[in-house]
Amino acid sequence: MDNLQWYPGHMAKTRRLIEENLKYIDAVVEITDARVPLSGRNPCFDDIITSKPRVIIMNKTDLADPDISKEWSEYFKHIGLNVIPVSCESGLGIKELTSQIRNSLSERLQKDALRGVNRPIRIMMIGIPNVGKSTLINRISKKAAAKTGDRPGVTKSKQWVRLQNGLEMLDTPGILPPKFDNQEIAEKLAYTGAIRDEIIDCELLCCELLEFLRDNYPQKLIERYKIDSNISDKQGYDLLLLIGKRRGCVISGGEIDTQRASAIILDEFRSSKIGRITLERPEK
Ligand SMILES: Nc1nc2c(ncn2[C@@H]2O[C@H](COP(=O)(O)OP(=O)(O)O)[C@@H](O)[C@H]2O)c(=O)[nH]1
Ligand SMILES: [Mg+2]
Repeated sequence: MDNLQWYPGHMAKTRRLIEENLKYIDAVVEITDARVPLSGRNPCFDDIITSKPRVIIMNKTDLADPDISKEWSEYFKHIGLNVIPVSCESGLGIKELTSQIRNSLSERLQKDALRGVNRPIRIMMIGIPNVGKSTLINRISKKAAAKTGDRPGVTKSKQWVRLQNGLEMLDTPGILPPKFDNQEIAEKLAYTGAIRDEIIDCELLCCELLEFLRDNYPQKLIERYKIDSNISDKQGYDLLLLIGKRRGCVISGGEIDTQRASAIILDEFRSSKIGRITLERPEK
């Protein structure tokens, strides 16, 4: 992918929204995608969030390679970051998240209790697009609703969601970095769906993905598409043609419809039909 560099105006606006709302909140939950734990983090968050407790969520672990997720958990712990593996799909890690938020605010909660004050805990959700910010809020809210039931008279502005267990969450739109340190990061994010498909060349992207799978998860690729096991010397485009043929993506004259084949493969990667795959490993 060439020069995928841009910074849409709405992302600059979101950055301002985050900065302006920091003063109203008690803690930040930053979400990243377990398939791209590092590339899925926007470096600007480290500059903006300096004064508030922050919990980092590695979401979508159900889609990621479990062995590599363990490596990432250890890596983050090693560099002193508090990261919780989560799956909004299965519910993994959701309880731990709410208890960690409370822990990180225990001093304030104790003071409040002594004074008889009952203030909500205000959390801001941040992350790049499509990592599951809104889904996570819904997940937490459902759990909480099941426990304590509804309360009337809840003030709601556009993005604030008041939950029933004393938590209030501010959902924010996703925000990508203004530019990427390298094209590899942009590609990985595009595989996971963090970048709108309209602005990328899906066919080219798919060829890159197929080469990554060929080198890192050959067995999964072979099994999913029932292709000959001799793929180590095949280029991405050859693999695309092979899979297109297997899947009957053929236009009149017998030519392979590579556009359609690419869309299928990207879709099957994103929904983990090819298997649980992680796109990057931590440095040793
Ligand atoms: N498999 C899986 N899908 C998830 C998970 N969390 C969110 N999603 C899906 O990811 C997509 C983006 O979620 P959304 O909450 O809209 O992301 P946002 O842009 O960060 O708010 C949706 O299709 C969700 O269903 C998860 O833990 N596992
Ligand atoms: Mg959202």
